[in-house]
Amino acid sequence: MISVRFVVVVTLLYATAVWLLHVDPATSAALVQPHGPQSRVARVSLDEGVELDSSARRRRDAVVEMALHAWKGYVQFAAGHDELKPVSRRGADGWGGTGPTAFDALDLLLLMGAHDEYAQAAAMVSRVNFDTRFSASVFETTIRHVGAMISAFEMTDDEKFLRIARKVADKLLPAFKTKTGIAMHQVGLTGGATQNEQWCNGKTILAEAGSLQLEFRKLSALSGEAKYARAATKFTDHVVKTSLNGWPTNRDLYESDAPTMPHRGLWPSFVDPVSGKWSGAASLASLSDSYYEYLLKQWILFGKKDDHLLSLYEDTVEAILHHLLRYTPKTHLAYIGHAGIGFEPTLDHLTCFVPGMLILGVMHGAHEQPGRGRSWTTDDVATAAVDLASTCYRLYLESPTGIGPEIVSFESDGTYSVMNPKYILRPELIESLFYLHRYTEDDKYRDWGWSIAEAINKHCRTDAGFTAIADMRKVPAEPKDSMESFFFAETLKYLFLLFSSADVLPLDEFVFNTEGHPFRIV
Ligand code: DMJ
Repeated sequence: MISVRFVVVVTLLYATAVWLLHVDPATSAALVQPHGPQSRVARVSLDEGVELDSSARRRRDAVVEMALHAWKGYVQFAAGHDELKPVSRRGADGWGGTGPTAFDALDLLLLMGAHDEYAQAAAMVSRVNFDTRFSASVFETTIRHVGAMISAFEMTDDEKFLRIARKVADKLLPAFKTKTGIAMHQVGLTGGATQNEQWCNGKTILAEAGSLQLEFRKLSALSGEAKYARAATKFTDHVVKTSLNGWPTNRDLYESDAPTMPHRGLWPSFVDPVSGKWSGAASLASLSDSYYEYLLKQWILFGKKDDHLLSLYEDTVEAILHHLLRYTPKTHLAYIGHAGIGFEPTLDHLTCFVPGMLILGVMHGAHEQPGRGRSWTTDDVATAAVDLASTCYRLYLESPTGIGPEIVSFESDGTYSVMNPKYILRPELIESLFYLHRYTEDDKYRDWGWSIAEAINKHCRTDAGFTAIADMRKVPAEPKDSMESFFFAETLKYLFLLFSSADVLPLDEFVFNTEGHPFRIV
């Protein structure tokens, strides 16, 4: 059942959209009536009791305008295609026609109360044909498509979304048929043939195998079918077994040429789906990032009962605080590097999700469990989060476009150099600002988020939508003609939430999957 709180929230959001879209409330109200016994969109009415100051409201309205601009461009030039090319104004179909843009935009449009646009997206996701000869990424399809459908189902009670989630997850299940049960990277949507990437040497990527559990476990809880949870938790079982088996010093657990992990709590980026052995360096960037996030989020989503998950997460926090978090000399910039044979002083944009993860742990008392014997306090964790977010923001602030780079490297004199200057409309810093604002209620984080929204509007906006740019140091920015679906699911959603009241998707009731789709805590 949709809670009263959720209905109030949608109510408030809807009012904004009615105003923005100049939709007649009477007409719109008719559009949100139940349209079938099993199928209903949350009922909405006009603004009541919102505690939102006028500047937050103005900024939130501006984010709604950005989202509607992007959606309109997608519908006009790329409807039904996987993504919009916002400069050449056409569709791109690199996802085999599985339509991630409509999936990823759906819950944002619903949250914003943009009912017509939501109905367009809902119709599009219903039309996608998954019986197609395409080899899909198990991870991406899980976090985008399955995640979006779970979220849409929980927000609307519309059974068709649950049916789609199950259909897609069923297509992905053959990926788990390995000796260890650890999922392969890709699976054929017809035929179920699986493969791992050549550049990974046949190994499975940690972030991929380790970021399916929120979706598959939730799907089991919603459908009553144990097969989804059973498949995805094989990987967690493997991690737990490894950690109880002398990790990280037991060499039998590694590929023969792999470096031993420098610290407990860090995990190599690759695991062999046949032998279960580990290899590669550790980081909180690509290849690894959301694995760590899912340790904490699974613990929260499923009732804070699984002590193994909490313990694994705490080990990681320990490793971050004592070994990976460094401060530059003189400039005192906090960052998290990579660890393999040695320490690499680079910070990836992707790693800017870590402040948000740490704060979520703090908010849920992950560091206050009795008798854990940890050497740090909740305050240490919160301070690390604040410092790291400040560095991530500084990378935005000090750039000519006001947008941060993909990767920087820190030097021994306290300066940094940009190693990869692209910006592909990524959300991680905004996501962290959202958590920090919810926790501290410090409006500084809203100001930071707003300056990023303004920079995106100024340098990434096109007539048809928003584009990735090649170099955030260059004005005018050179567009890359691509708008990833996570721009809707995360970048715009976290901006929208940053400027909304804390009653919108409250963090004691919802957990966001790594693609920004909210799941109700079980
Ligand atoms: C998103 O698809 C997800 O957040 C994923 O976990 C990693 N990166 C992208 C956005 O940058």
